Amino acid sequence: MNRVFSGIKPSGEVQLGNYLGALQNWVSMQDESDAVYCVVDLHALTVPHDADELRSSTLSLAQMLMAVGLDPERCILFVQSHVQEHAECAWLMECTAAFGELRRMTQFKDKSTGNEFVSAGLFTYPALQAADILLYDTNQVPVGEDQRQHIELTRDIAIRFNSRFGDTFTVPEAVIPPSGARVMDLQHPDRKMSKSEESPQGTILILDPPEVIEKKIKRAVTDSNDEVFFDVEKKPGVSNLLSILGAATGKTPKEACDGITRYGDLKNATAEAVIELLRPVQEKYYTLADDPAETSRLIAKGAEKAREVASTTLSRARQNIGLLNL
Ligand code: ATP
Ligand code: LTN
Repeated sequence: MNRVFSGIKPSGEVQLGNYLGALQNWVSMQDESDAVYCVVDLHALTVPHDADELRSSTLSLAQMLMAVGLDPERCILFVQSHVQEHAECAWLMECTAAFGELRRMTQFKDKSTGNEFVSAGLFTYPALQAADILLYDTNQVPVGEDQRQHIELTRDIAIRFNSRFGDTFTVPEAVIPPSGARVMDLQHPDRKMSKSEESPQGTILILDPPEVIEKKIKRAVTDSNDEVFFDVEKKPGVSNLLSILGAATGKTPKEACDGITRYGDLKNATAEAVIELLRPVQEKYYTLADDPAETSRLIAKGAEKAREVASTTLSRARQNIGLLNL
């Protein structure tokens, strides 16, 4: 059966880009594939953070994943640090990846530039990500466009390891949606919407109330002529709204354009589509948030199932790379 794996960091509140670029695909893939999804808390340690906040974000992110439609009966849902094989396998990946390869990663450049403290973990982060993916014999990795480079690197690492030490890892491929793969900040349409950047007006949170969503979309940056067409270069703000509208209604951005001629209509249609898309998710989240003990029970079971797969792959990798087994 086709194995799917993906991860999301507990680095802030889940935003619309996460949902349209990744989580929608996660939900649809859990039925057609053998899916494994992970709250990647070890990845969240790569940047300065507050310990208590990380703990509570990890649990609430697991609840959010269930609220968007992941069902622990139909997929494996777990927290990365609960399966220690990830950290061990990451070392094997660090020793397989080249320094120059890691230095070329644009996410490292973006997240390190201008910061006073840059951890070594931020630099080796893609090796941990490769471990996450390769431990599960993954065929497909549903992610947003920004992760394409990391999946390419994961492929290169798997191919290199296999050719040096014999067939060990499955070589995965990225699955990126036709709309919503790169949702941009509503106030700065030249940069991607993200949960950890400070841009409250430019970021739509999954838990934003309807009136807040409406206000943010109505204030989204467009340009001065009132023409609606999809062209990311010439019309970044308008094209972003068209991508959001398309992703929220199952259309391509160009199809979403149909019948819309003015900015006001585009903003109204987009706000309505996003509000309707998020309404059931918000309702379910608040129900689940009332029962943290049940969430903990479910993710503990998820970790057990994940460990079974990960430990088998890691034993194979340890054997093939030449570590002594007693
Ligand atoms: P951070 O700001 O901490 O880097 P993030 O919001 O970028 O967080 P991640 O946890 O890094 O979110 O990513 C989870 C998934 O969401 C990934 O598959 C990523 O590609 C996708 N994603 C994140 N932001 C966007 C976006 N703006 N548009 C589309 N997909 C996105
Ligand atoms: N690096 C990713 C998060 C991530 C991930 C993964 C995604 C960590 N491990 C494995 C897919 C598969 C990010 O920053 N969005």
